[in-house]
Amino acid sequence: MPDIAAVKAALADQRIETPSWGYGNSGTRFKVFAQAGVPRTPYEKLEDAAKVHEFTGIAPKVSLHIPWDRVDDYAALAAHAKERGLELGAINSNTFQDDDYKLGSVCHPDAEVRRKAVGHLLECVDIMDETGSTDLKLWFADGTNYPGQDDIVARQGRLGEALAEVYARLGENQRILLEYKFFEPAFYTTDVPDWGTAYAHCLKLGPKAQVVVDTGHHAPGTNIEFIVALLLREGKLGGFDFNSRFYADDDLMVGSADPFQLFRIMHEVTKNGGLEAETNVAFMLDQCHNIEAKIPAVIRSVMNVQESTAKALLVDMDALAAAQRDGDVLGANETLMDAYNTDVRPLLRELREEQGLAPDPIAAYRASGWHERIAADRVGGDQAGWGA
Ligand code: PSV
Ligand code: MN
Repeated sequence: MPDIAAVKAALADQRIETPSWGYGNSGTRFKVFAQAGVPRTPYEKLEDAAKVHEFTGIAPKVSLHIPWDRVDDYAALAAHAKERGLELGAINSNTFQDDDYKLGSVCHPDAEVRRKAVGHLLECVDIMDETGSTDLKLWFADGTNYPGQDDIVARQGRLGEALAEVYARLGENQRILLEYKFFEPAFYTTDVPDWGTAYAHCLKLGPKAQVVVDTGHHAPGTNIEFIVALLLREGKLGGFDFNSRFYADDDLMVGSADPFQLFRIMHEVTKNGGLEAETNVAFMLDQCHNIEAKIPAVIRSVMNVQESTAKALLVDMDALAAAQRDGDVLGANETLMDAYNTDVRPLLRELREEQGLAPDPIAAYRASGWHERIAADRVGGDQAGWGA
């Protein structure tokens, strides 16, 4: 049986990075519903993120998105984070919201547009130098809508060239996290549609390039935990963008649509060394809270990852290995399901109390009065939102 003290120690060491854009307004292409108290600046986003960390104790890092989080002084933003017990995490590039990128960014047929896109990626590395961020997360909206629109292989060549230029600019402790997504906004081909394409590019680039698995970026039915296991085995799993989906890239709270899938993913992570510091897997959220209150939704998401991790750590690995060795199909499955079906909430409440935290982070947040305060104070100005 797993040693409970070791399980608690692993849970206490876990770190989950929250996304700056999760605190801003968001919606669908039909409507963005504004909420009271939403941050107006990246500084205010960090204040909200600090609340998530205060009540969970495991969310000290915040991913930024450029240009949505552009500021005049990144060192000042990093200092603002530090004063609140936070660190700035991954820098997310954006080569998808400019008119020039209609036919793509780094894969665009026109060299001038490609240069502009690479310029933005290099600017993101400059920002990392100032914020102390180590991860450059690249997601490209590049692709085509119609057969014959562009040359698939030529586009791969352009992508490879751009990535190589950015890779050469990375500092010693910096890395590229290359994200894939099977469709959207392109509907026919996407230039980085799957883990295999991302892996092939990362392999060519070298050790400072790894793949990021956004859980919403797969076709329905894809076995995501297999991808996770394989990338870990190859030393190429750089991190996760966690979220949930029912249909496409829904960006719902992680663990809400399919908690069993999240458990299966975390089982592969814990089993294959993914929680160990030297493996350096970034556990990031990439979510939008369109209709639910944002800060408690981020807290809920952090707790969902934590609960899945706890269940994964509770798998009796000796019993599992024995059942697998003996070809005991039902026994092996039962061992896994026993862990999944364990109610880990009492264990986590106990752990939080041992750490001097409130046992129920959401109740503690609600009782803190933070929501009422920001709703009253953050009046006027432009609320942050997707694209701002
Ligand atoms: C793209 O859908 C994506 O998952 C990338 O991570 C972007 O940076 C993020 O969403 C922005 O919303
Ligand atoms: Mn993502």
